[in-house]
This record gives sequence, C-alpha cells and structure tokens, in this order.
Amino acid sequence: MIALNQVGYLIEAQKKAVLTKGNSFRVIQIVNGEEKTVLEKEAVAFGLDESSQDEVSIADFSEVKEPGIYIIKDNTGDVSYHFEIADKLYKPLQKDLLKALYYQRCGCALEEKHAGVYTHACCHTGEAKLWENHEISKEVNGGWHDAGDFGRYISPAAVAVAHLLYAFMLFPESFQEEINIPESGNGVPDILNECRYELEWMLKMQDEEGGAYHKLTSAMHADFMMPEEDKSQFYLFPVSSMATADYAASMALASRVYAVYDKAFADKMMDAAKKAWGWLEKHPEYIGFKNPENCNTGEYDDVCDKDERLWAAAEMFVATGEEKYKNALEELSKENLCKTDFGWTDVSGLASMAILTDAKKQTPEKLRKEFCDIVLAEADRLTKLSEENGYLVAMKPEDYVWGSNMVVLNRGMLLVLACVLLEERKAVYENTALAQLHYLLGTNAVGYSYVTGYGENAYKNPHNRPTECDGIELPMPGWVSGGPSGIPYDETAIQNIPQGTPPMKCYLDHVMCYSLNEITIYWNSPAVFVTAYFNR
Ligand code: 9MR
Ligand code: ZN
Repeated sequence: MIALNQVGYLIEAQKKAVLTKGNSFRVIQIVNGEEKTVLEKEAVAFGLDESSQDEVSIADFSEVKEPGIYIIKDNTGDVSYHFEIADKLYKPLQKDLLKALYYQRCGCALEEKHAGVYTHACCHTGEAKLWENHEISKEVNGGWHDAGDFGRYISPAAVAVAHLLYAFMLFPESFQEEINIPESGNGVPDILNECRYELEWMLKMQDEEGGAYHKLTSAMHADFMMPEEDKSQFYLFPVSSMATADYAASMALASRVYAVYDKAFADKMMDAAKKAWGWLEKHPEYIGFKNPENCNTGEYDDVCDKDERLWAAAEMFVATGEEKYKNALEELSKENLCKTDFGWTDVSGLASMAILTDAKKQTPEKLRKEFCDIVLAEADRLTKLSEENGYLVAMKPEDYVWGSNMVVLNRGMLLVLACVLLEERKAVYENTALAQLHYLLGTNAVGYSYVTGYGENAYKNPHNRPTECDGIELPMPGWVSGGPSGIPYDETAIQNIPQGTPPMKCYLDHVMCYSLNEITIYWNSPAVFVTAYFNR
C-alpha cells in the first residue's frame, strides 16, 4: 500500500507518503490523461510502526511543487490514490465540515434549497418532559442532533460550539464564504449563523436555578429511521455540574463573539452564563450523571468536573475581567489538570485557549506564562510523537479509543494553538499539525480518508440514521468518522475484527459500527478549527 493524503498537499508544505512494501518510488503527474514522472527517489526505511505493526518506508516528495493531480507508484507495483498539490486546497473541505452541522439541525425541515438531496421534514418538535417529574413539560426544540443518534447533550454541544467560535475568532478570514444555509446573506458570517442555531437551543436548556440539564434525549435510542419519523417522547435529564460549567463557559465565550453582531443576544447569553456560574458557586461539589435504568442514550459522564469549572472560570474572566472570576481561575489553575485537551471529557485545554488568545491579556502574567509553557511543551511532545510514528501521526497505540479521530484532531488543534503562540517554532508545529490532517485524509494503515466525500477512498457508511435511511447512496460530504478503536464496543466490530488486530487497523467502514464509524458534531468541529488555520 501507498498511504497518503488523498485530498493532497499545499504547495510549500512537507509531503510524505508511507510505503508498506516498496523502498523506492516515482511521483507521477497526470497531465491530460497522460502520466508524466516528475520525481524518482529512494524511500527512507522507518522500521516497525507500533500502532499498525507495519514495516514502513517514508517517501518524501516535498520538492514537488507544481500544482496538479498526481499519483505515486513504488518499485513493487503499488499505486497510490490520486491527490492534488495546490494552494487553498482545504477550502472546500472546511466548508463541508461546517455545513455538515446544518444537516444535524433538529426541530426544523431541511429544504432542498440548502440541503440538496439530503432534505427531511421537521423533526422532534413535541414538548420534553422532565425525567424526574413527568408532570412537567418544556419546549426545548432546536439544536443539532449530537451524532448518528437524535439526542442533544450539553457538554458536547458546548465543546463543539467553542471549537467553532475559536476558529472564527482566530482565523476570521477563513470564514468569508457562505455555506448556503437559511441565514446566509444576513450580514453575519455563516459560522456564527450555524452556531447560533445551537446556542438558541442551549439557552432553553437551563433550569430556574441556573443549572444546565445534562441532556435532552428519548429514553432509548431510536431504531434506524429518518428524524421526522421518530415520535418518541423526549426527556430533560437532571442537571450536572459538568454540563453547567461547560454551559457557563460556552455562553460567556459566545457572548464575547456575538457582541458586535447582536448585542441583545450577547447580553442574553452573558446572563445565562452568570446564572450558570451562580449555580456552580452554590454547588461546589461534583454532581455527575449516570444513565438511569431504562435509558441507553449517550451518558457523557465524567469523573471530574474541575476542568469544566476551570474552563468556565477562564471564559467568565476573559469575558468580564471581573475579580471574582480571576480568583476562581487562579484557584482552579492549581488543580492537577492537563490544560491541553479539547475533548468533551477534558476541556482544560479550552481554558488555555481562552487565556492565551485573549487579546486584552487580562490574566496575570505569571499564570499566563504557566499556561503557555504547558501548551508549548505539549506541542513539542506531540511533534516528537509524530516523528516517531510510521504514519507520522501523534498517537500511541493506547490512544486509539472510541472516537480516536477526535484525539488526532484535538492534538491538531493544540499544535495550531502553538503556531499562534510561538512564531519561532511555527514551521515545525505547522508541519506536525498538517501531519494529523494527512492521517485523517488517508495517511493511515487502512488507507481510508476518514472524511466523507473527500479523497478517492473516502469512507462511505457512517453510523448516521439519516444517511442510512434517506435512500440516497452517498452520505453527505464532510463528515469525520470516529475512527479506529483498539477496544471496539459494537457487535459488528467485535465479530469482524480479529482479536489482536493492531489498534490503527481496528476499523470497519460499516454503518452498524457505532464505536468505529459514527459521526458527531464535536469530531467535525476540531477539523474545522485545524483546516481554518491552513485556509487563512
Ligand atoms: O464520543 C463518545 C465516546 O467518547 C465514548 O467513549 C462513548 C461511550 O460512552 O460515547 C461516545 O458518545 C456517543 C454518545 O454517547 C451518544 N451519541 C453518539 C456519540 C458518539 O458515538
Ligand atoms: Zn430532530
């Protein structure tokens, strides 16, 4: 096999393909259907890659810089998929990664004008009952379906929105184009229009005391059906401290971003953030969430809420500059948290993001430096990890968990943040960040591009109810798959992946493989962040 980024490479970027058999290669440009060899070279033996158990060689063709369509052939007769060399290469990808969220909109119809062939009627509009008191109902329509299921959960929502809003704040020039959603053309960038759909729903998810309901789902996951066919009763599940802290953080962040576009909306979100913060003060103890009996929808449980509280303190402080949030931030910073992670379980990296990208630099210099050093040290660690990996991805065998592509992309985000922070090492971090994207788009041991519609061998069967039920052959483009997991959970994966398969290869492009091939809003959002950086 010859594994490479099937979308392709930026003109000035490092370009490396991975050969599993060959040791020399030719780069061939396709010109008017004819093959033209532009480079012949030896590959460099790497040895055994631990996560895939492949003996690989690295084919470095960075010197090829002429824009065009290419393939690579090696001395064993292996041929790569087609790829492109060009500037602004990841623009369409970024657009579709973001547009994918529009397809998750709940509580409205997706019209042909915006959804093309992927239309569906309005879904999930009934009132939800409180799980703990069925006598009480609330209207909480809207938001994005979380994933391949129809549930809507606060922590994942908060994290996904945060990734997107930071992408916009840091790289606004990458979001000038419209993505054809109902609000397009209203004078507000579409990324903010799309996020607002989620934020408006989130505003409804707060109880009178300021706590955020952990989730809004049916009791049991729906069978495979179109969203509008799912008539099950939805419930509001109890408030958790994790969800409430994520809620405060994302609302504070959003209030900052939207202030220049819609002051009233921004103020409303700041009020919601303050109310949530008030709840957190009243409840300093950890209040987790466990699925009650007779409920199997997503749990999103976490054993610790300190990272969520830290993120909330950071966002509240950056948004308001108020002393009490600064004090909380300083206190919570002493907790033993990694401060570099951007996933739904550990959001402490988002606190770093808030502090380090705050243009007003309000955080005391000593604390700021502490966060900065931690982020840069992690970027160095990831760079080393990437260099020591046969497929150039900053992952260890044990990192292939449910949603491993999120780990890859969150690491990409961290590297991008490091690029923003340290000019001197920007080239190095950019290179490593791109290597994570290359892995996602095909430089991996299974030879798939893990984004639908992007790459000659893009996966096609995401675990996503509308995709399976809409009668349309191809899934909508721009969906990131969860990716390989060393410990698969679903039946299909367990039955079909032999024990002992190396973790990078524990993947199936199968619709029933929810632990390997689902889609989620928060696996796309870090991909938007990373690609937006390279589309500046
Ligand atoms: O992404 C979540 C992953 O990190 C967890 O290991 C897994 C099991 O708890 O749950 C994943 O989240 C799923 C959620 O529970 C329900 N919606 C679909 C999500 C993606 O599979
Ligand atoms: Zn719905």
